Amino acid sequence: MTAAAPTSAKPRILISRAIFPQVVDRLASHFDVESNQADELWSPQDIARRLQGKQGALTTGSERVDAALLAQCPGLKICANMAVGYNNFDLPAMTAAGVLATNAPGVLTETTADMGFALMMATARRITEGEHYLRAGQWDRWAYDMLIGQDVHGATLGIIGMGRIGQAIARRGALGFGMKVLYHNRSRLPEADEAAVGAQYVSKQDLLRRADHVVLVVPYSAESHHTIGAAELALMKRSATLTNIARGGIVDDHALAHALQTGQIAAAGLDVFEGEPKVIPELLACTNVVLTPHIASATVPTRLAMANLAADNLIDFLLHGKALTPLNPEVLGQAG
Ligand code: 8YV
Repeated sequence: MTAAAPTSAKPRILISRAIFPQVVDRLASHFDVESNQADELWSPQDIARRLQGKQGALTTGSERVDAALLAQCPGLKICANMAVGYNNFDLPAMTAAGVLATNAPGVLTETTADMGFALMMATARRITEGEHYLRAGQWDRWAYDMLIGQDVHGATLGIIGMGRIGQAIARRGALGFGMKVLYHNRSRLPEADEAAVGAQYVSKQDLLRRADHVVLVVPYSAESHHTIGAAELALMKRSATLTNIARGGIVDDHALAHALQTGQIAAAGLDVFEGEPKVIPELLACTNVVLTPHIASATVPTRLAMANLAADNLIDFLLHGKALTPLNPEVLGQAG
């Protein structure tokens, strides 16, 4: 849907992907809105062209905002990401251009942690393999080792990346499933936070050696690229599982496919992929991997809350010069 040409002095914004119609309507009561409710695949050039004369953009994790785009959009003042991750933003370039960046933290924490736990359980208990087996008509009798898997309760959970979502997964593991929780993070949590989730800080190597189930929740950056590659997979137990709900690129997918094929680890649960939405054929060919299409935050209340938080940031900034969840707050001081 493309809104009619502006009829007032309202700020103008672009919504780059289809979102909940009620959030588009809410934004349209404050702004002149051009939105992509047809969810067309817009190239960076299309986005740059549509951003002409716009002060704000509601983006999702799929749209890259970098120096090349910003150079073409001198009037742009804010990009509000409907995602907690913001590796689609070149933050230094946005700050240099005086463009405020906001993300959507907090509102998706519990939902994403649920999905991390669900993937880990599906992986350990071979749930999708079991369903495929049954649907293929292969289930003809009981066998002691048919689709035999690993326990989750009482096992050792290793969490890499202990931000909000990592801590929510730790709570589920420790309090709900009696798991021993190890974690690795750039910085260690305060002791009280460790105690609240019963988590022990260890080195990455120690975690990989000791964990029965490794869950990745680390934000993507140049430093976290291939946090898990061949060397790290080689440290893991052969009975261990690996779950990635963070970002493609945190895991070397080719190395992982090799580890799954050779029995270096037991199984993996993946919601994110290098180069998604493409998935490498080697992973698709593995039966011991549970694959989901980047849906960790995909529940109705959570996606609505994410869209509304992005909308709140646009309204707060373009109408009142402030923002709820700024990533480069130094830009706020320059606004006006
Ligand atoms: C989003 C996510 O669905 O918030 C994030 O960082 O990965 C997901 O919740 C995705 O990025 C689309 O914006």
